[in-house]
Amino acid sequence: MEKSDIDYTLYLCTDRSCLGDRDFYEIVRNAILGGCSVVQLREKNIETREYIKIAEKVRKMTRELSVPLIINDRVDVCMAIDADGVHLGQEDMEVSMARKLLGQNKIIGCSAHNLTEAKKAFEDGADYLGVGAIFSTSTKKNTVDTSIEALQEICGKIKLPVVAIGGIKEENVHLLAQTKISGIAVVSAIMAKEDSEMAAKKLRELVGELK
Ligand code: TZP
Ligand code: MG
Repeated sequence: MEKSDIDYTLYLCTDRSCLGDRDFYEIVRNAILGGCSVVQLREKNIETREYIKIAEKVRKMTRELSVPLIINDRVDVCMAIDADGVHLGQEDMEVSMARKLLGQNKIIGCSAHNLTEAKKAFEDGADYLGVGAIFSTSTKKNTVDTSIEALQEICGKIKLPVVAIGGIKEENVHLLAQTKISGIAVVSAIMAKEDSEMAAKKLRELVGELK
């Protein structure tokens, strides 16, 4: 898949901490079947070998279902399993350095909380931006909040696809209507739902109404 063809409409960030006794891979598969257009494997505090083992399985699934796979934080894991790209936060490897390691064909996403960080990510060669937390969330601790106005400013001034993240759920998607985002990124609104396929389907419809 060409980088420019990527559909950011419904971007799933995974989280294995809210599964209960449910199967992680089933949830992700069903979410894709429901309409998730990008999957980011997001693991924290995990041994490298374990990260790679999980990533390989998700890699196989996303290839079968023709959805791009992005690896959170870890350029080495992205390279090791030939993922489509990596997502880097402000404390992770610099985008420019990741670009040197990954080459032009891999997707590099970068988290930005304001216009300054968004500009820098663009100049450093990022392919898309993750902007938030837009709404309050308990999924990630110590988030830096980003207002809808700041999101709007970034979308207007930076020529990159922007994915809004943080506390986004069915009830508040409509509040993003004026922002020109390319899509929404969610964790709990899909991962914590019993039926991830239905959850994805509904969110996809709602984001579709924004465009
Ligand atoms: N980055 C900013 S907020 C967030 C991340 C990874 C967590 C989003 O999780 P949720 O459950 O969709 O609010
Ligand atoms: Mg990170």
